[in-house]
Amino acid sequence: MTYFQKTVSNGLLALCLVIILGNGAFAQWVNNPTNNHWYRLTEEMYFGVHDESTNDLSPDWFDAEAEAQSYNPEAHLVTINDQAENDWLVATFGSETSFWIGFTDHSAYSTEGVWVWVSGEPVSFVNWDVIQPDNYLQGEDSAHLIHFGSPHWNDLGNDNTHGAGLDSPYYGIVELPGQLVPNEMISLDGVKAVFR
Ligand SMILES: [Ca+2]
Ligand SMILES: [Ca+2]
Ligand SMILES: [Ca+2]
Repeated sequence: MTYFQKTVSNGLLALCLVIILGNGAFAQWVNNPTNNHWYRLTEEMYFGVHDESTNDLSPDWFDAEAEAQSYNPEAHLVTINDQAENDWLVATFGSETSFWIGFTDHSAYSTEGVWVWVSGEPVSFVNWDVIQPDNYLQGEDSAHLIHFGSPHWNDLGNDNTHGAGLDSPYYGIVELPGQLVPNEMISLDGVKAVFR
């Protein structure tokens, strides 16, 4: 094999690994040793939500929460309780893109401007980016972690009248309280043994 062929071959192998791994690196549960809770990214990407939209994109933040609940009744989009949890999430999932969190002021859960956690936990900590939340334009009722690379939160909505460039779909971060073994691990004795 010539040097050129070998280089191309190695390049294709690396490309295949990237495609195979993709987001899959986080489509498995990761334990946070500080609180013994489990976390993973959603399988799908989702758009934000707001009350005023007449042109909603889907699937949206509600579907992200539904995916979280599908793993376990105790699982929700992440509740970020303190700076340490925020730091751990950024260290674990990175700051290259944004991630939905379980914080909302949508009328289904609360009222405009009053942000609550979908898990029902009290709001003990907020980490908004500067001038956020701003409920921009048609309204923004779902929050995400990582705002233009900053490890802070921003509120974001969902309205395709502004074109696909305004709002983007993101993965959500799912949190499962400690002492519970994620459903999908129960059948994987090997994996369960590793994390027991
Ligand atoms: Ca939490
Ligand atoms: Ca709002
Ligand atoms: Ca905003």
